[in-house]
Amino acid sequence: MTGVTFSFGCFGRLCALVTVLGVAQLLIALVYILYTEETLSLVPFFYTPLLNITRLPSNGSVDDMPSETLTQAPSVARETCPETPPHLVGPLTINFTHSLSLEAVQKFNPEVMEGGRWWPKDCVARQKVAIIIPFRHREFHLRYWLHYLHPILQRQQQEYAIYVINQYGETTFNRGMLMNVGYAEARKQYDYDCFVFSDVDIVPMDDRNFYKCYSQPRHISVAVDKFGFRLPYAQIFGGVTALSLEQFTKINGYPNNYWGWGGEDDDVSKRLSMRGMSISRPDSQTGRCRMIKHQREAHNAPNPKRFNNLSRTRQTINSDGLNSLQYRVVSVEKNPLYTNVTVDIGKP
Ligand code: BGN
Repeated sequence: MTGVTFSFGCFGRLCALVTVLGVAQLLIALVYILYTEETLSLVPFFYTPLLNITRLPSNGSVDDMPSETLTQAPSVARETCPETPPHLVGPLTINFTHSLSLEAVQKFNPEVMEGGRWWPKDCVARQKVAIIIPFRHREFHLRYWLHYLHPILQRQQQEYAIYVINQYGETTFNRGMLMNVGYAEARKQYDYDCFVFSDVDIVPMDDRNFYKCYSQPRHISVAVDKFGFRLPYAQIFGGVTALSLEQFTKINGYPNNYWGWGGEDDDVSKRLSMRGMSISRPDSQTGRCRMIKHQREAHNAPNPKRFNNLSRTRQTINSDGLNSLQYRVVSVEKNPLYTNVTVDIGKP
């Protein structure tokens, strides 16, 4: 009797132990299933990411400094912005006579986020636009540019950020290379699909002249006051232009070998036609722009080599551009109205 009781008691304890172990194993398996990364995507209820950060592949040919990525503009439960934005006003009075402080411009643009970023709050913008401004010693122009452009871009319902690409040091200016740096640095931060390249001294006189990309590369500054509100020549592609990611990469970006004034924009124009693209433009009324008058500064004299360079675009398009770009980022500052990228691009 005792023996039977003993063997039953022993069997019972064994059963209890097996049950406990089984339950523990089940619990471990459950915890494992719930916290495995692959499984998390199957249970969105448990896992709602607060920030959707995109990390873009960095371009191996350029400075690979780790860079902060920007958060995506929220797109939940909002419709795409209309083709024609509702708050445009048309022709604008633009002048450069009043004095302006950066603080005043900032005060009038309270919605602009650090780094000069903005997106429409009541709809999802159709494109993500990086605006790239090659720069050196033109603070006075930049203030006017920011003062006029931020409100225009907002009425156009663009999702945008402003990148001022400041050439470090006092060697010869290289507009084309600064454009390529702007493109590369902007791409490190966000998945832009459109790049507007703008001189700091040109302001549009009509907000229906959209700072966005089209099915063909866009020339935006088509009727500048300095040229009597006319195109000086048919193939001109200077001043303000917009190229989609695809259009810009197809031409290997700007040439890097134009040091000093002139020709790099004509090279881009040639690259576009070599790659089978044509230039799209607004009409000459909508496309009116004002240029801030100024003296040409030191270290940006007309480049005597530009004619020779231009005769060789067919050879250089594949070897000189985004794929040969080399530079050193000196600093990236997120200012209230723009991102200031100072860059050492070397010398001729
Ligand atoms: C052109 C310049 C452009 C400039 C426009 C407008 C050259 C190359 C020599 C044929 N091109 O003459 O770079 O944007 O004037 O100023 O100089």
